[in-house]
Amino acid sequence: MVVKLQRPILVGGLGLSFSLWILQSWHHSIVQLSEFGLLSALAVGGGLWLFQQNRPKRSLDKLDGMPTDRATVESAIAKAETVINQLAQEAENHVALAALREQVAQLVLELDRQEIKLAVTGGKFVGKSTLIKVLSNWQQGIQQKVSFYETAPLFTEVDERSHTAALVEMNHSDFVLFLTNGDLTDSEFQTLQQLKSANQPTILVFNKQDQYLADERASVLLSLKQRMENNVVATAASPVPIKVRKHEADGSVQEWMEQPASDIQQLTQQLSEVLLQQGQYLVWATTFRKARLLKAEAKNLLNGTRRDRATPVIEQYQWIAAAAAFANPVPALDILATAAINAQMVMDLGNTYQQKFSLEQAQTVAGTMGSLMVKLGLVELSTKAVSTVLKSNAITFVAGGVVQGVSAAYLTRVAGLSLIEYFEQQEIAIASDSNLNLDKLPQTLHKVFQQNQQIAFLQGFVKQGVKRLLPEAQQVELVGAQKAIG
Ligand SMILES: Nc1nc2c(ncn2[C@@H]2O[C@H](COP(=O)(O)OP(=O)(O)OP(=O)(O)O)[C@@H](O)[C@H]2O)c(=O)[nH]1
Ligand SMILES: [Mg+2]
Repeated sequence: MVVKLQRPILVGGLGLSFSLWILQSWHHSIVQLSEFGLLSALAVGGGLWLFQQNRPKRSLDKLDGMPTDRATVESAIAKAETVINQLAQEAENHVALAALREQVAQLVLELDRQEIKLAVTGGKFVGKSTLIKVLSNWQQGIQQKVSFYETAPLFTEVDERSHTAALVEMNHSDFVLFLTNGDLTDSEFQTLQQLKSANQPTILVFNKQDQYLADERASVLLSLKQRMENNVVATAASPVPIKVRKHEADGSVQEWMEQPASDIQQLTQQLSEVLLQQGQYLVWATTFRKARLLKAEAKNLLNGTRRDRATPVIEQYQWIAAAAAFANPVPALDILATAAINAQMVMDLGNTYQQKFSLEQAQTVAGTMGSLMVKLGLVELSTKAVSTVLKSNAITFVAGGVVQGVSAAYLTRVAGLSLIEYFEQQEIAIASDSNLNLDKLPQTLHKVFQQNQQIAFLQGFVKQGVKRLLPEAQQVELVGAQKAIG
């Protein structure tokens, strides 16, 4: 949208160098909240953070916060499907649709999976492969079908990606055996915490216990139990051979090396109990986790397409607000009342996010946002920032209209982006009701404001705003005039 305005204002060249002052006084309040989409969050830890609530006290207890019946899992799958259908409706040719639908079909099949998937993980050389070999023998003697999966060794290098991949593998398994060879390192402890907050059933396995003397072994085990709420077993998957010495009756001594049998009895006993009592729940829980991840992935894609549609809408209203405030400058605090938050924008954005509400409701939202922005001091801050950007250039005076215009545009933008963020948090329901719960709005506003406060962004924004408000030719003329005077 091009705003045609007929107000000649003397504005000098606008080289947008920022003064030290603004750097110093703003620096502390600039929170670099890097925007991370859900997808990247999914990558970081397989969406582990999604399941922060209701951690189980012990992984072997009933899985708190996890489904205890099939219907709950089915409904989680249905919810993921609802979001996918919504995506199909709003972006019928979306490239991800086929893959998403395929995943739904997979999840339905997973519900009846008979085989329990066990992930064996831990640092390098802790005995993962050896343990799997020994457990495979044990597994032949039990009824439950079990498959073992060895993750890449953790904590080997600073390679975030392989660590993340390992976490995703664990998240897709029903149960995790986490191996350590002694007291926990910090990184081991952190990974265990991550698994715990992902509601991932885990046993900590203290392997190679044969390397310790009896009393040391006991104290390591005790310390592990204290940190892991008792959910620890000690094993020796492949103890080192020991020297056996035999004194014969005739006084001669015979010596030979003997390979002690592997000692995994504590572990197999725990595992048997888990498989027997929880086998079915474990499969449901895994399917449930996957369904929630799938839903999050679909929602992220849906929000992406909606954001693409919403951004130009915000921009349009942003420049409308700028033009209005520029043409009719009012005291800073009135900017909002007159121009910045347009109820029509609230409605348009709501439409994009399938949140339909009446004009009255939209007006309420606009009004609420306006007074919040005043209360949070955002109006003052942005007016100050905008005029500082303008003043910090060769300009000795700035016509009020420009400051007002650019500020109004800026506030409109913050309001629009906050609304988007707010709408994105809403549950995708089949029939979305228009229940407006604006409790979270102040936080969202504040966050979005801070995100858009970065100096580089502000400089660019002011520059763009001035360009919009003052026709090109006029600016050139003014620069020329100023040069002539100076
Ligand atoms: N003393 C002792 N050694 C063990 C035990 N379990 C495994 N080992 C030895 O530890 C070494 C590493 O075992 P692996 O099973 O290959 O360990 P891993 O964790 O699979 O190693 P990576 O896959 O390379 O990370 C081997 O030499 C094993 O024989 C144990 O209980 N006691
Ligand atoms: Mg191995």
